[in-house]
Amino acid sequence: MDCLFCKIIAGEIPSSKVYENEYVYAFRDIAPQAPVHVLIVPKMHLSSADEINGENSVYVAKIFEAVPEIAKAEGLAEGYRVITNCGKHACQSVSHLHFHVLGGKQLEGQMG
Ligand code: DGP
Repeated sequence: MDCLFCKIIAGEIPSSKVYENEYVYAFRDIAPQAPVHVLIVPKMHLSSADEINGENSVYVAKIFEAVPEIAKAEGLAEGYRVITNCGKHACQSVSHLHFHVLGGKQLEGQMG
């Protein structure tokens, strides 16, 4: 499969790894939008959040278990944002499910 993030997980394309376990790989975004900008991806190829279901949601659970560990290691005690872009209207640019962890400064915008 010609998937950029599958190649990063496999080590075929270099990345700056920050975390890894059996289910999850996390690395620094190539175009950071904040002082800390980490991408967390499942090792199973899922194209987007739209493919999450009861058979594969353990990967999503493992990603969110990794979030506070990564946040702590990155010094994000003041807070951080976790987002995923799904599909064209959300401007998803890489078709492998990924969660952005952004922090290290006061982020703009209010949600809700
Ligand atoms: P999204 O727009 O939500 O699909 O986010 C994709 C992110 O992936 C974007 O912030 C830039 C990042 N990215 C794209 N190509 C590479 C790459 O080759 N290496 C790394 N580390 N990040 C990449």
